[in-house]
Order: sequence, then C-alpha cells, then structure tokens
Amino acid sequence: MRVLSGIQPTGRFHWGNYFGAIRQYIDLQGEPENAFYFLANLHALTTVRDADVLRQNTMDAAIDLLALGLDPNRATLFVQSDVPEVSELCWLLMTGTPMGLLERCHAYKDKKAKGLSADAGLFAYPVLMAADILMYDSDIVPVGEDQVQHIEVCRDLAASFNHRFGETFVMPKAKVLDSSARVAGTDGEKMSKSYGNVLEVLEDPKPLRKKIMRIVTDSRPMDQPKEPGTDHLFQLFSLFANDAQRDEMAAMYRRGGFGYGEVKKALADLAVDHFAEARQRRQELQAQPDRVREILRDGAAVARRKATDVLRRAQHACGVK
Ligand code: AQP
Repeated sequence: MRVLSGIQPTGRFHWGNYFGAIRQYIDLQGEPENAFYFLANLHALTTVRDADVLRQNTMDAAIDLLALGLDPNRATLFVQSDVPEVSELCWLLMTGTPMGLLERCHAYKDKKAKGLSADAGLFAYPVLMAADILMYDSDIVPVGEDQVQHIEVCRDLAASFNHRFGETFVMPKAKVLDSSARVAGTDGEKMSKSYGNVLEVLEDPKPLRKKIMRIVTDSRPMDQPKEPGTDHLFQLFSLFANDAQRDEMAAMYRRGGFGYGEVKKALADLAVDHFAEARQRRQELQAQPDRVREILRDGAAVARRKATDVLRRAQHACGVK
C-alpha cells in the first residue's frame, strides 16, 4: 500500500495546506517505500516565473515539511523534477486525454473566472498530476477537497489507458479529512495563495497575530447570538481547539454578548503555541542546507527506481518501446 502526495513550492505553506494535506502526510508516514511526498516544482512553474525564487521556494518547502514532522526515515521526500520520467509519462497520458475533461476542471475554471491568467501548463495540470500519481503505483492520495476532482481525472485516465492497452496502472483513491477538507481564508473564501487570504503555518508570532486580528467578520451587534457552524472564524478556531475549548466557544457564540476580538485573540494564542516547536526545528534545519539537500537526493533515488519500472511498463503497453 503506497501513499503519495505532492505540494507546490509556490510560497510558504498556509493553514489550508497544513490541515488539508500536510498533517495527513505526517500521520500516514511509516516505511519510506510506502509514503512518497514530493515538491511539485513543475506545477509551480505555472505561477512562479523567477528561477531563483522557485529554487528558494523549493528549499524552503523541504525545510518546512521536515520541520512540521515529515521524517525521512519514515517517508520518501523528493523534488518532482528530479524524476524526469514523470514528464514522459505525462505525454503518454496527454495523448489520450479529451479536451472537454480538462475544460471542466475547476482549478482552471476558477482561475479563469477570477480573471487570473492561465497558460497551457495550468490547463494540462491534471494530466501531469495523474502522471505524478500513476508513476509510483500509488494507492492512496491524501489531499484537500479542492483536489478530489483531479484525482477523479487521474482515475479516468488510468482506466482508459488500461482499457486500451491492457492493465498497466494501479487505480488510486483520494483521502480527504472531513474536518479540514476546505479551510477558509481571512476573508471567508477558500484559503489560497492566489487569493491573498492566507495565514502562514510558520510565520513569526507577531505578524501572524496581526493578520489574525484582521480576519473579516460580520457586523452584527455584539449582544446578538451567533451560529458557530456557519462562521469561518469559528472554523479556524476549531482547527486548533480541543473538544472542551470548541464546546465552550460554541456556547459563547450561541449566548451572544461577546466580541470577535476575543475569539481572534484565543485563536492567535492557540495557533502560535501549536507551531512553536516546528518554528524552532525550522531554525535548526535552516542552518543545515547540505543535510536537507542530501535528504532530497536520497529521496529522488528511491522514487526514480520505482518510476523507471512503471515508465517501462507504460511504454511497452502503448508501443513506444
Ligand atoms: N484552503 C484549503 N483547505 C484545505 N486544503 C487545502 N489545500 C490547499 N488549500 C487548501 C491542499 O493543500 C495541498 C497542496 O496543494 P497545492 O500545492 O496545490 O497548494 P495550492 O492549491 O497551490 O494552494 P493554494 O494556496 O490554493 O495555491 P494557489 O492559489 O496557487 O492555487 C493540496 O492537497 C490541497 O488540497
């Protein structure tokens, strides 16, 4: 049983990335051969167009994942482009991909709808993502809710390749955590780098507190009771709170007579505390870049061994070898 997931080094990780995906990576690690996690720098190229920034982001992302608890003795961590086989597999899949399937993918549709520019890389991104997954015979893909559609595309492409050329690919399944499938940003929309509404995981306490205090809330009078279930500030608080803290906060919402400033302060205290150890570990890792590079190099060697096998199988099946 192999778990695989990728994350883009497009900037520092935010709470959506952590609670939607990274936390699952850490929970699901066990044996390095069975837990593959990669930094999706080829995907990131659709948004990061500065070579130095992309290289730096990739290193930062590796350090952050290790600081947050990814353990190279229990998981394989690598950079996507260090396994070039994935680009060839992407092409093998691309040739059978209907345009209409990609036109329906919401990551592309949403960006277009928001007036953000899209290139062919963003349009074809679900096919590269399918190659990323199928390349390693992955069984389980832990992701946030926004990626479930892309896993469905991957399954469609695998099924159609298998149907045409004979059993080649393992059929993967998405794994989504209900409680944090879609983390809201500071404006209540999905937390997303491109929407500018993120709270970063390893941000220093002072600027983090400031951003939390600026979370948008409604303007109902303080004495009015409020429904916690539909409030994004309460959702964010719940990510960090234990059951007792959550119940107490929910009761306060229903009673009314409180200010959102109190909730924000409680959220900031919990969040700063939650990531304190990881912030410390990050500082230590930052001082050992060679060690981090070595982890990535070793990870790529393990991933590439598997990728070579699967690519050979796919090439053979479709007749290019
Ligand atoms: N708001 C979110 N709630 C839950 N999970 C989320 N993920 C991202 N945002 C949320 C999950 O994080 C993992 C990494 O995905 P990614 O590398 O594609 O990150 P992203 O989508 O690039 O993050 P952004 O901020 O949304 O970037 P832009 O704006 O550039 O697209 C995935 O498992 C994803 O589900």
